[in-house]
Amino acid sequence: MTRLSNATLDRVPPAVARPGYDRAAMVPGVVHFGPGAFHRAHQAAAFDTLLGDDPRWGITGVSLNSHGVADALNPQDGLYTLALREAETDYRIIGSIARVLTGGERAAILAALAAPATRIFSTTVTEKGYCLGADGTLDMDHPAIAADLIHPREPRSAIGWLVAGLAARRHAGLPGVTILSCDNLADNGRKVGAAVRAFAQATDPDTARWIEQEVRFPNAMVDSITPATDDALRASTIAAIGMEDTWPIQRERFTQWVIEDDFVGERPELDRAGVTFTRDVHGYEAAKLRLLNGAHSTLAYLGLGLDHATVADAMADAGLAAFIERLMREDIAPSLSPPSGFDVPAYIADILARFANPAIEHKLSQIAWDGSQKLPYRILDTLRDARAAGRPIDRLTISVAAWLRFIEHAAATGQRITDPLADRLLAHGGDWRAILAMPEIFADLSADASFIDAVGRARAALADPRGFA
Ligand code: CS2
Repeated sequence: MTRLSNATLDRVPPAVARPGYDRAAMVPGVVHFGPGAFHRAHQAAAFDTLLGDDPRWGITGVSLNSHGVADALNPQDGLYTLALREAETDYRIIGSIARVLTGGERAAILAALAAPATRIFSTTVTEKGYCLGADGTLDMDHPAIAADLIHPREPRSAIGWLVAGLAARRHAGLPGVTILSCDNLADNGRKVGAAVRAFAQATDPDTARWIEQEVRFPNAMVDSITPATDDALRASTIAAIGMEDTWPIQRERFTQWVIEDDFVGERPELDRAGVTFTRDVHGYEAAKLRLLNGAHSTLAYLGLGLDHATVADAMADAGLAAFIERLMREDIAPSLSPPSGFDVPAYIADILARFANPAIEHKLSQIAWDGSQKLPYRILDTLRDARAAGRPIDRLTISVAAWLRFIEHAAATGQRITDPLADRLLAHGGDWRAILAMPEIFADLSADASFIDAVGRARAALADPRGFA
C-alpha cells in the first residue's frame, strides 16, 4: 500500500488538512526530547500551524530510549496524521517534525542542539524522565544521572543531554536557548532549570555560569487528552487519507497550552496557534494538574477496581462520577489560587464533559502508569494544602488507597505494572505501610502517623470496591 511521505502528500484527499507551507523551506528551530503521542498531538500541531506563517520553527525530534517513533516517522519524512475526535473525526496531516533522531545518534543530536537556527530545546519525557527526587531537585544518585555525571560528554539522560547541548552552544559562541518543559509537573520550568543548573554545576561550572545569563526555563501548562494509538485508529486513518500511516495519533479537539512569557531572544508567535503567553502560569498549571490529572488518576485506580476499561466507561458509572465530581469541587478546588477571571466551577464542568466524551477511548490502564511519579503532583500536594488549611482529607486519601489497592492486586495476581519503582512496589506487595514509608514518593508524609492512619481507614473502606461512596 502507498505510504504517507513527501512524495505522496499531494494524493491525500482534500477533506484532510495538510501542511500549507513548503516543507523543503522549513528550518528546525526546536529540538524536542520525547516526540511521543502527547508531543505529536499537541505541541507539534501548534508549530505546524505557526509554520504556515514562519518557516523557522520546524522540529527535530529526539527519542532517547526507543527506535519506534524514528522507525515510523523517518520513512514518512516526519509526516503523520492527527485525528481530532469528537462526534465527527477530523484528520489532519502534521508536517512540523523534520526528522527523529535516536539516542545512539550522538553527533547528529549534538549538531541539532548546537545549530545556530535552534532556539528552543523542549521536552515531554514524562515525570520520570527528569530524574528528580521527592523534593523536586535532581536526584544525583539516580542511575542515569550518576552515569552521566561520570561521562557528561556521552549523556543518556534528558538532563545530561540538555546540558551537553548548552555546553556545545557556549563553546561554539552561540546564544543560549529557551528550555521548555511540557510535562505534567508542578513548576515544570523551575524544576528543569534547577536540575540543569545542578548538573552543569557538578560537571562544567563555566557552562553553569553561562546558563545564568543565556538560558530561560519558562513554566508551561499543556492540556489535551491523547489516548494511545490503537488498531481502530490505524484502520480509520487509512480510510481517511487513502494510504498507510504507520503511526497516526489521536486526541480530543480541546487543547490548551499556557506558557510563561520568559524566552531568550525571539519568542515564537505561537499565540497565532491558540497558545496563551502569561507572566504567571502557576494558577493554570495547578488547576489542570490537580483537577484534571488528580481526577484522572483517581478514576483510573477506582475504575480499574470496578472493571471499567476507559475513562468514559468509568464516568458512565453514576456513583463513581459523583464521587469524582465531589472530589474536584469540594476537596481540590479549594486548594487552588486561579488567575483572575478563571471560572473554576465552569472549568470543572468542562473537564467532566471531556471525560465523558464517548468518542475518546482513553484506557484507564494507560493513565494508571507511573503512579509513583504522578501521585505526588496530582494528589499529595493538594492533600498537604488541605491539611494545612484544616480541611478534611478523606476523599483525597481514597485516591491514595485506590492506588495502593491497585498495587496490592497486581502483586497478588502476579501482574506487571508500568512504573519506574515497579519492582520495589510489587515486592512490598500487600504491605501497604511499607509503600507509604517510601520517602521518594511520600516525602514528609512517609513518617506522618495521622496521614498513615487516614490512608489506613480509606484502604479499609476500599475492601469493598464501592467503598469510596
Ligand atoms: C493522563 C494525562 O495519562 C495520564 O496520566 O492523566 O496524560 C492527561 O490525559 C493529560 O495530561 C491531559 O492533558
